[in-house]
Amino acid sequence: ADTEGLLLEIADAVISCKKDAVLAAVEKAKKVMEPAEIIDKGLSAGMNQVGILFERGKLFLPHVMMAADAMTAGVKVLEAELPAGTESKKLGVIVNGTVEGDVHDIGKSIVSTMLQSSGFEVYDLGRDVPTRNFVEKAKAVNADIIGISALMTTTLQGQRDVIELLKEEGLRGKVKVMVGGAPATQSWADKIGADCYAENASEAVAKAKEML
Ligand code: HCB
Repeated sequence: ADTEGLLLEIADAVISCKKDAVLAAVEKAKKVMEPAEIIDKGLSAGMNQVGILFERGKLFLPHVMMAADAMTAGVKVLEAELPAGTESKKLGVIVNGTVEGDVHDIGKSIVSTMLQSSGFEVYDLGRDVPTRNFVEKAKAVNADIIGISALMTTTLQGQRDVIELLKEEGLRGKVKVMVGGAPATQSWADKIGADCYAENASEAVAKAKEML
């Protein structure tokens, strides 16, 4: 099958909120592609398009929620295909979450799943996570890395707050920080002193491995 065509079919099904069509196309795609590629280049690509249309006022919040639902159904199917991270090949410990005041968790959850299936021990704190919880959890599980997601310009500051609290607690030298989410960029990461910025889940896995 034509992989480009299948990825487009998946993205289109997400944009039009057709869960059944998403599932059917994912079934076809998983025979010829890696789950990570289908998530990044099919499902996420569709959701990004939904974001652009929403920003332009071409579609409204209920549509975004339905598209997110269709996308999540596709991700669930693919998660089952990802290799289960095993204790024996534990690469490192990561605490991952979405900053306080921010309920966007689709991308953050994909990142957690991909990290886990790549062999990391992942503690996903969920969404709307108070700054202190990131730091306390990292301490409790002796984390190597904290991943911080923020999807809004109004909550992006939360990433800097976590870094500042790590410094106050004397942990900054011990724990690496990865930031992600639509408004985050490499230059933002540099500005707040994060160790890396990851644009998508595949990059998050690659950069997390580099930081160990
Ligand atoms: Co939402 N929303 N939203 N939203 N939403 C955004 C983020 C806007 C940009 C849309 C817009 O208006 N232009 C906007 C923020 C504007 C700003 O920056 N100030 C916005 C707004 C305003 C809001 C509300 C305030 C709307 C309202 O109620 N009036 C409200 C938020 C309330 C709150 O948080 N307090 C809201 C609600 C929602 C939902 C519930 C309808 C839904 C979220 C469902 C959920 O997450 N459970 C939603 C969605 C889906 C979006 C958009 C359309 C898509 C986000 C998404 O899931 N993308 C988004 C538009 C956009 O992002 N441009 C829009 C797909 C995933 C796969 O990509 O970028 O999240 P991702 O994650 C990637 C990547 O960033 C990276 O890897 C991931 C996987 O590839 N990454 C990490 C992410 N986290 C990482 C962590 C790491 O450690 C490493 C890498």
